[in-house]
Order: sequence, then C-alpha cells, then structure tokens
Amino acid sequence: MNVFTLVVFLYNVGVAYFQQCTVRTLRVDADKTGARYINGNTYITFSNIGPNACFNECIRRTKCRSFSYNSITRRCDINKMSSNSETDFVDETNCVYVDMTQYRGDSFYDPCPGSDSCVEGEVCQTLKEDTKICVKDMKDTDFRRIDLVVGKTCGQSSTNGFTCNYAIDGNLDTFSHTAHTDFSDGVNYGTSKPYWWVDLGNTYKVRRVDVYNRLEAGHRLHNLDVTAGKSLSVMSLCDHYKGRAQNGEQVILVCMQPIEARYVKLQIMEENTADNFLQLAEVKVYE
Ligand SMILES: [Ca+2]
Repeated sequence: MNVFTLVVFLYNVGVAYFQQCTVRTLRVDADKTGARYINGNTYITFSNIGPNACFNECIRRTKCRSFSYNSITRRCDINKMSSNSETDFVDETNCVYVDMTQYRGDSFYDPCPGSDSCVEGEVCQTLKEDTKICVKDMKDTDFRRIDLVVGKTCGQSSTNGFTCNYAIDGNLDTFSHTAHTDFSDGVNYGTSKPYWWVDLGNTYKVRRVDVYNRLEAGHRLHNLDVTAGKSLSVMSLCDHYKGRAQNGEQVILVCMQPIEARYVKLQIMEENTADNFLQLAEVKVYE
C-alpha cells in the first residue's frame, strides 16, 4: 500500500461554519503516520501545542510546506520543504506528517491565500475585517514570559462559579468562567460580550498572549479580541482569534506590534449567541 494515498483521520480543526443550521467542519488528513520528516529544513519547533495550532502555525507562514506533529509529546515542527521520499523520514510513534501543498491557497484552509503576500521571516495575520498583514516572525526564545500568579488583580464581565483567578493559577485543570445574559435566573450579568482582564502590575511591552482553552466545551472560544493598554479604558488591539477552538487548545496570539501595557483583556466580540461564555484554563502573557 502506498502510504501517501493512505488517508488517516487526524483531527477536526474545530472551525465550524454555521450556515442555515448546517455545520461544515474543517478536516485535515495525515499524509504519513508513524514517521517524522527529518530533511524538511525545520525552521521553527513549537512545544506543547495542539494539532490544529500546529496546522495554523504552518499555514500562516507562506514558506511552510509541511509539518510533523507528535500527539503525545505535542511537538510541532514546521518545515520549509515537503517530500515523498522515504529516505527523508524516520520512524516516530504517534507522529504524523502533513504536506501543506494541498491546503495552501485554498481560502477554506488558508487564512491568507495568495502565497506571495508575505516573505520568509514573516507571518500572515488576518484582522477582523479580513485585512491581511505581514508581521515579523518570532520564535519562542524571542519572548519572555511575564509572571502571572494568583494574587494579581484580575476581573471578568461576570462570574459563573469560577472567578478570574482560575485563569492565572498555573493549573490547566481549573478555569475562569463568565455567566451569560441569557441565563434564565433573572440576574443581570451586564454585557453579552463576555470579557476577562488582568493587571500585570507594571508596564511591559506586551508582544504575545497565549490562551489555554478549557478542557471541555472548547468550541465556546471564538471571535476573540485580545487587547492591551496602560488602562482598561485605553486599549489597543493585539490580535484577533476567529476560532472556534478545540478542547484544551493552546491559542498563540502574537501582537501585530508591541503594546506598552499594564492591562491585558480578552473579549468575545459576538453578542447574543447561545453558549456565549468565556472560560479560560490559563492565560500567559509575554513581552
Ligand atoms: Ca487554571
């Protein structure tokens, strides 16, 4: 059997389009299983991210031609080349290889079709209005994490059982949880666009925010604005996440440009939809 014609279900990316009560699910298939691509000129490795985050990190970089993903170690290698030569692979259990050629330029998969829009060393970002921009690519080691611990001042639009602190307690099993204006308990929970914010305690040049999604009902994370600023009344857009996310997904949001900020805020920008809760397992902020 030719392994390259073997279609193996890899994962649902979790992007669901609701159109006239029908749901279209984005689906990606592995081109090779049980193997890792070793000659692809890997230029970024991401640690501890989900498979759809790995897909997204690749598709957003126009020079990314393939990726290898290990579902146990959660290691994601994105590569400048693709291959169908057996000698370019080594056996690795729980690892899949995906050739991006088939997805590149297809607007259903590719947020920034038009492969010449960004050059090597840049990442394509899609703004809310579907405007595309190219920003400088950054590696994990280019960022420094700002300490966020329980005790930092935080807030959220409303609370359904779990306060804002659960998003900065260092435990991926706990999560903050807003309520919803459509709750039938008669309580006014304020805005129908739920939000969460944290006071970093000092001013930093915020450049990246990682959102770790709740392990259940992960689809609720979508249409998310990440903003930062010196006060909650003067915030600038860092990045926007369309979603929807998967359970437990780590969503990496790199700011279009560094933002001098003491506050970071996350807000779902959609009103009056059912199931409109903001629930955050962890939030990590980087400068
Ligand atoms: Ca937590």
